[in-house]
Amino acid sequence: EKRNSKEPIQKKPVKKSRHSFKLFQITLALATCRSMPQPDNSSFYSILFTITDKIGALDNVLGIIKRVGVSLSRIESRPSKTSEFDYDFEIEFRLCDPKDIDKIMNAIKPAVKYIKLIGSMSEKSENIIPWFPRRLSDLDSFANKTLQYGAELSADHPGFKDPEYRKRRDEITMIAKTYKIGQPIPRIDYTQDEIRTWGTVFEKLTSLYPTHACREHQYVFPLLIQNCGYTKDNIPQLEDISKFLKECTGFTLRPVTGLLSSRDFLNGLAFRVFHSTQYIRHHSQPFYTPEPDVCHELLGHVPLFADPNFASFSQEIGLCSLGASDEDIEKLATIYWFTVEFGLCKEGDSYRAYGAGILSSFGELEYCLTSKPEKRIFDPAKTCVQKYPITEYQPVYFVAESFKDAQEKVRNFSHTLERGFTVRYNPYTQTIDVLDTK
Ligand code: HBI
Ligand code: NLE
Ligand code: FE
Repeated sequence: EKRNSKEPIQKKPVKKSRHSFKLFQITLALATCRSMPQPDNSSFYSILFTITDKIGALDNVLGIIKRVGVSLSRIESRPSKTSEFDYDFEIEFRLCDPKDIDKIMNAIKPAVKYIKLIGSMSEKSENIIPWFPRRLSDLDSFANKTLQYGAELSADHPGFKDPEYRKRRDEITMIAKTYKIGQPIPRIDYTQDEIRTWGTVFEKLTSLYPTHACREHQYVFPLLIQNCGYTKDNIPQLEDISKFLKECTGFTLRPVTGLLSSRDFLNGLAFRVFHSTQYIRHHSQPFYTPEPDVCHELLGHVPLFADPNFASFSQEIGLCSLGASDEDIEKLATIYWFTVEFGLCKEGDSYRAYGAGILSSFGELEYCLTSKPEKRIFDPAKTCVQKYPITEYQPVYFVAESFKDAQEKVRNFSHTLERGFTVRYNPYTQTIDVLDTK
């Protein structure tokens, strides 16, 4: 939450313990808001530093920051993981010249035990960890940054030449544009045409699930019929589904205007937030579309996010993506593609589909289990460099042993990625703790 600038300091006294004589947490947020468009070309930086608890230790560091003329926009503290009485502080501020960051780091260094640059919003400066969301409300800055097939449909899209369809999509995506995390997701009064498209997709797919969908998908589906209004004649509402998922695995839905960048999309998963579109595909091509739409989100993704092992696997990919380099994001997005979107899994002697992109496409669901496409064992190191088409059936699928096994493999793989810190999701505060490598 954005804190009121009139009450900048929150001191929270904590019970005295062996480790803390004067332990308190400060969270200070000035009027500057990261997600606001900046008039100049300045960028945000975050620095983590550790000081040993003694009178004036923090004041000393803040004095240095004051002398270099930097205005902080955020400061947070927490007891350090070290065995001494140390505290970790994270500060955030804006700079116009990326070169100044070294100057500031060097000025602070002598006064602290440990210092690390952990994030930057700047796209231009190199060798800096990209900014990433730390709290749930940070995700509100993503929803409008859609790509390719985003708010504007591209020319070969079946709905492109249909002005009525385009107008309707604009209407629906208005919700995602103004939505803020924590609000109930506004309901949509779907038209008869839209419901008919849904009905066609729903009927065809549900006839295939018993023989083609994985066990977990089949287990959850009846619960969605009972609790969330999944029927042939009704397009379920995101709000009802989000509540249902929250009770199953803590996942929630957040409306989005269209396709997000891989980084933003994966970052959301770290918070167990799934960005979901609310519009439906064009009625002329119900059985396959390259973009996400409600059929894809609700029939493909939602049932699996209700499965604890799958939810945990998805979040793990999300956590790996926080502050990752562009190169590593590409690898993680590819892993995501071949698992969450187009994964197959073993069930006894046969294969079943668990990827949402297959479970929402009648055409591809039938095709994927035939002998036409190639099937390989899921191995993150190999899978992450596999090329794939995004507008036609997949020529190659990867087969996972189980969600637990896939998670284990992704976790081991993530240790090979370069990142100078680890992250941990704190479910109580719904924030990301950055743990340095000390
Ligand atoms: N954006 N809205 C949305 N929905 C997705 O399923 C999605 C996305 N962006 C990227 C993406 N999926 C993946 O294919 C990977 O790039 C992460
Ligand atoms: N091809 C899928 C479908 O038609 O439902 C959508 C895939 C979205 C990545
Ligand atoms: Fe998807």
